[in-house]
Amino acid sequence: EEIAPGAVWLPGWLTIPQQAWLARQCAQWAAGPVPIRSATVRGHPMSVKTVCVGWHWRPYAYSRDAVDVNGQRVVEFPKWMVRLGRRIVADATGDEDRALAYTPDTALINFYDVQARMGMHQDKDEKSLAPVVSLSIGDTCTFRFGNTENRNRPYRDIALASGDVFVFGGPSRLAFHGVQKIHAESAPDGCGVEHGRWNITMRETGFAD
Ligand code: MD3
Ligand code: FE
Repeated sequence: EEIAPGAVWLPGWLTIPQQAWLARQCAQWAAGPVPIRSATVRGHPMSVKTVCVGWHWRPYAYSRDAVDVNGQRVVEFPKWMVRLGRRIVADATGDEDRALAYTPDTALINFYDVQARMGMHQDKDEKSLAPVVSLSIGDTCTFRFGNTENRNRPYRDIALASGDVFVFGGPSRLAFHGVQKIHAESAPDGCGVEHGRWNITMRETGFAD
């Protein structure tokens, strides 16, 4: 379903075994070489914890080394994730050429415990305006998808469940968005997450080493 120009929601795109496999990957990345951590924004730790692959994100900047964590280099962006991103863009847009041109080089992997939130923001740290592909695993969240002007109305609240995939491209790429709430105990059996929610967002940074 296209909920706004360039914003395509693919509910239940991931099977339960795929979700469980991805949840294990997330747990592995969280363990290191750069451990998952709450990034600090204007002196305050975020309630969400983040670990990255490909490029390391810290508020307002990308680098290869996690200079704000332990200085280690982040793991290489997996080739399977490039293929997965392309398959999702192809399904969302029906445009094979656009899918082949999509080469994500970073993923931010966010973990939400039941109390975590993410305030309304735009993703503007990337130089490329290629689509962001989002994968949700675990508890359902209330995701707020807004407008490109400000963090206020109009916005739409959407329940994103385990296995849901979203593509944010075109005019939606710079829309404000956030996570209002995590629904406790809502993860489906077998998804690989008991409590909380993983979200993987693939992106093209537009940076060259
Ligand atoms: C719309 N993550 O990592 S995913 C983020 O659930 C982020 O962890 C949220 O916002 C999460 O920056 C939301 C959905 C999402 C991700 C990126 C977007 C929506 C987006 C970029 C542009 C527009
Ligand atoms: Fe975001």
